[in-house]
Amino acid sequence: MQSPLLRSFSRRARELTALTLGTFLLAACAHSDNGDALIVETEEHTLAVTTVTDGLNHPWGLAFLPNGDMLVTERGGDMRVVSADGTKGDPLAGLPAIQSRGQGGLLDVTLHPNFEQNRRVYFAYSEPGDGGASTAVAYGTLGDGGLTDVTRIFSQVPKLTDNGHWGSRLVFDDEGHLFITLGDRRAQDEAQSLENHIGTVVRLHDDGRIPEDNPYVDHDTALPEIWSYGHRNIQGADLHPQTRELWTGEHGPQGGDEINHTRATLNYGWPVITHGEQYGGGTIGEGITHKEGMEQPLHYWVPSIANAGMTFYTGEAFPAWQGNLLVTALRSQLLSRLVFDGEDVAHEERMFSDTIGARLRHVVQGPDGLLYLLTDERNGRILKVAPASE
Ligand SMILES: [Ca+2]
Repeated sequence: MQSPLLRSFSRRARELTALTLGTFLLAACAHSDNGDALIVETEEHTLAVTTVTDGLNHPWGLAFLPNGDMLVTERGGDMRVVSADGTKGDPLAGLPAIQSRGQGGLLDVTLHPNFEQNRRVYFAYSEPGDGGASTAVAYGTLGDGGLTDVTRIFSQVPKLTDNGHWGSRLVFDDEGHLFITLGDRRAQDEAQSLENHIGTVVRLHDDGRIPEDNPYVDHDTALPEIWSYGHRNIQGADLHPQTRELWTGEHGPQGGDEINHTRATLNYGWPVITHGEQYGGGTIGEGITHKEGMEQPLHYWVPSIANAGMTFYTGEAFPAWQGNLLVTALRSQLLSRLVFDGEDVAHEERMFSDTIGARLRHVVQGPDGLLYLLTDERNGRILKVAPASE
C-alpha cells in the first residue's frame, strides 16, 4: 500500500504534469483555432471553454430553439433570446408577475415537444400571491419580442413567505407528460406530506390536466398531481438516455446532495433520512440515513458540492462521455462527470474546479453536441465547452 506521503507526492506530480501540459497547450493554441479559449485538460478530452455572452442576471435555464438560438431565463425575472454568436435580445414581453427575491425568480425553461408546430414555451417561476409565493409553471406562445396567450398550468400549494428552496426543473417525457421538480420551501417536515406539493415531483399533461395514471389519483387525501415526495430542493432533472425514466439531482443539506432515480409513489426520505447534516453541523431529525419505506439516493456527496443542474451526455463531440451524467455545482464551482454502471456510480471526475472560477447553475447539451454552462453571477455568462483544436 502507498504511504500517504507517496500518495500526496504522486498527486502533486500529476498536478505538475497537468500544469505543464496546460501551459504547453496554452502556448500551442496561439497557433491553433482555439483563439482566446480557456484550455482545460480532463481525463478523456481536452476542452476549449469560451464565453458566448455575459451580462445575464443569474441565468438559470436554457433551451435551444430549432434555429440554434438560445432561450435563456434569468433569476432576476427576464427571459430573452441569445443568438449563437452571443447577441442578446431584449427581455421578452408577456411574462406574468414574478417574485425575484432570495433564491426565487424566473427559473427553468423548456420547449413543448411539438414546439415547431405550436411555438409553446414552458417556464417555472416564483409566483406571488396570498400568503407569500410558491413555484408556478406557465406556458406561452413565442413570437417576435415576447410570449402571448400565457397560461398558468400549475401553482405549488401552499404559498409561503420564505424565499428559499423553490426547485425547479421542467422535463417532458417521451409520452408528453411534464415533470415539475419542486423544493421544500424550507418547510422541511411538509416534504413528508402528500396533502401539499412541498418537496415533491409533480406530473401533468401539457395543458395542466392530471394524467389518469398518476400514482395518487385515487388516493383519499393525497394531491393527484404528485409523482414522488420526500425531496429537499430539486434543481436538476433529465431523462435517462436508455430507460427514458426521470432522474433528478437534489440540492441537499451540508453533506447530503443526491442523485435519485425518481419513480412514481416513492418516498425519497427528506428530512427523515439524509446523509447530510445542518449547515454548520448538527443532526437533522434523528440523524438517521436509512429507513424502511424510504429510498436511498443512487449517489450522494459528502462533503457537499452544492449540485444544481444536470444532463445526461449523448452527443458526438465528446465520445468518451456518452451516457455519463454531468452535474453542475454552485459552491464547489465545478462540473461533476458521473460514470454509472447500471445504477451504481463507477467513477467520478470533477472538472473546472480550479479553472472557470464561478458557481455553475446549469449544463445543457446543444444540438451541436457541445456543452453550454450557465454561471450563477450578477454578471452571469453562457460558456461554451468544445473539444480543443489540435
Ligand atoms: Ca433523499
